[in-house]
Amino acid sequence: MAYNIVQKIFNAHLVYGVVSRNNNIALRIDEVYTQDATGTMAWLQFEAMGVDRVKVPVAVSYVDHNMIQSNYMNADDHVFLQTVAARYGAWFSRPGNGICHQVNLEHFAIPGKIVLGTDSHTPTNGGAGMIAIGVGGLDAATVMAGAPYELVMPAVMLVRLSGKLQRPWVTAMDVILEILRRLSVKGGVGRILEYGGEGVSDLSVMERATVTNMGAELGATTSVFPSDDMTLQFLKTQGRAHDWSALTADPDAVYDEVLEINLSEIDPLAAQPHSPDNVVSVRQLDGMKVNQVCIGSCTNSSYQALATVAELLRGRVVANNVNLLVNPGSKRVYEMLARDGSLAAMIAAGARILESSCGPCIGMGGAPGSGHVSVRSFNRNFEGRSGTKDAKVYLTSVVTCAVSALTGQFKDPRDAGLAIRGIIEPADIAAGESVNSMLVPPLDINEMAKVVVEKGPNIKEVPVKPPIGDVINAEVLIKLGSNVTTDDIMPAGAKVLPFRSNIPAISDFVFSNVDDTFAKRAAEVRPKGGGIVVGAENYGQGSSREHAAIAPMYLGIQAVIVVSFARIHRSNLINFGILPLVFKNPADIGLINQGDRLEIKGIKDSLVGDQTFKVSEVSGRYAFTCASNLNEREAKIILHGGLLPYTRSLTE
Ligand code: MIC
Ligand code: SF4
Repeated sequence: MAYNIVQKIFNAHLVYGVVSRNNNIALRIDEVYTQDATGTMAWLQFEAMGVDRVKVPVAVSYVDHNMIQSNYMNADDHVFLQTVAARYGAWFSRPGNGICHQVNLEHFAIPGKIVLGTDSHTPTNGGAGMIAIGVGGLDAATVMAGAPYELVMPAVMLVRLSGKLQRPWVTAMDVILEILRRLSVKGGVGRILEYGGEGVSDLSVMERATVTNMGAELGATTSVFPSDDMTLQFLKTQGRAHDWSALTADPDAVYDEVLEINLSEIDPLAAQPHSPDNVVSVRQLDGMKVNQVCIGSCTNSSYQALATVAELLRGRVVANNVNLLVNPGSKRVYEMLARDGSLAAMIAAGARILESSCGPCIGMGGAPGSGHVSVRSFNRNFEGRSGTKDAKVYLTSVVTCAVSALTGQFKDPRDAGLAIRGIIEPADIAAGESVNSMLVPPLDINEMAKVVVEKGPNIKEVPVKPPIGDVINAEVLIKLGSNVTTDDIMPAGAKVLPFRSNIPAISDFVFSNVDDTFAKRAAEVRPKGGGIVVGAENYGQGSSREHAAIAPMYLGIQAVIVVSFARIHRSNLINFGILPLVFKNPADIGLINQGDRLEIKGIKDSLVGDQTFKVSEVSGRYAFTCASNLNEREAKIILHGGLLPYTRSLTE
């Protein structure tokens, strides 16, 4: 038999099932990591499972999102995450060490292994030949407690790369923007993208990681590159050559679909507001005034990327009308830039250097001015995500960002008349470099037991839903269109993120950027049967934040009825006991208005039966049919009111 890379890794990790499209499979997981904004819930849930230590070979707790510390809340969360990691045998990445995906790639990515992370951009690790999947906190906690990870086998799409990039002006960011242009933000749903072809060897691991990082924006389950000489070279730079093994698809491997990309034909591209797939060439935007430029994030933070920016800025000054912010993705890259003078060149040019954290990408500072144009080397430009509702955020490569910062306007970097030398990653660790100093290793088993987990006053227990009733009779609280993001459902940013460990408090912000009366209306209808949310295609795209399910559950949302769901959000809804329904006939969405009262009867029988549900408007004006499409385990989870009560029922 000939196998592709995905089949090889899945077969080597298979606990049960058959690795064939649409089958339920379960995989043994090698690594799990959490970040702080999703991690506090994940670890609280892990604690509630009552196991004595993490049961996966490597678990890492990162701190990277909630870093502003405008009061005690963030700092308390950091202490909780550090003590809980120490108590249960996980690594702890201290605040300042960097963004989880970049740091994990540097320190823990191993070709052929499988990692889960409580963040949608976990596939960044796929750049090093790993299967890396973003999941909700409760799924991560369940795996850390010893369960395999269950999923429906996605289709595998071969993305065949040929040609070579027009370096240094065209970059890996332009490659993934081109794929987004072609496939759209729904194009990866139900798919894994496996990269192959002779063009693969043109890309370094960090460049591959940019491509796999933004596979999340396609809605893909994950994206993976082969492990080759480039991968070995990368692992050498991390002092981890021993972790390398070759991994390529067999010559006759079969794929469900194929996409051809010629790297030589790619131009500098930009995703326009407010969606990562709204892509045009930078030349089409030529001359548009730019107010802010942000460089870094988990998408484009390699030494190579940021040193290239420094080369462009060296000896020049950022245009008067531009604010330039740089957030290096890891302390290691930051340190390398400081050691070789790149940082000095950026500072001299007028860059505002931020710490190694998510920062402006998730609206934690660095919000643009009213109506301002912000050009970012980041991965998401959803409306309002920057912290400024009417800001216009464009996503481009670091090179286009740097040229825009210098010229104060959009300019195709090939037309800017700038010459730079090519930058390559240093061949090995620099003498004296402190590679692991901010990673606290797990304790010895005897020491672990002595650790007291510290919880500040903002850390509240995770609420649990009662088992589902047989009838839902609830009001349609909101009706939305396609591509609703988790940022729409549960906004992030400096005001809201500090409440990530406090569901009662964060629930006030559900849908607040879309309709600020939502939480109040939900509270009113809660005693009268609760609420229903209606949406169209790709509902819940974007982040892995389970708060977009827990908080609506806390507000009494019983069901979400849509045309289609994004993968992680659907799992999160199930994990918190909210019934996820899809229209049998998508046109039926036209029947529904906000404020209608809908009734669904015989829920329990349907869940264990054909999973078809008749939904009727209570005064008899209309009725339509929906399906829940749950597998056996998911149906049981919904019947019990969520994954936590279901897991408890198994041990009772
Ligand atoms: C994001 O980029 O939206 C986040 C913030 O990293 C989220 C996680 C979160 O909401 O905490 C993600 O991508 O999963
Ligand atoms: Fe952080 Fe932005 Fe990356 Fe999310 S996408 S992990 S907020 S840098």
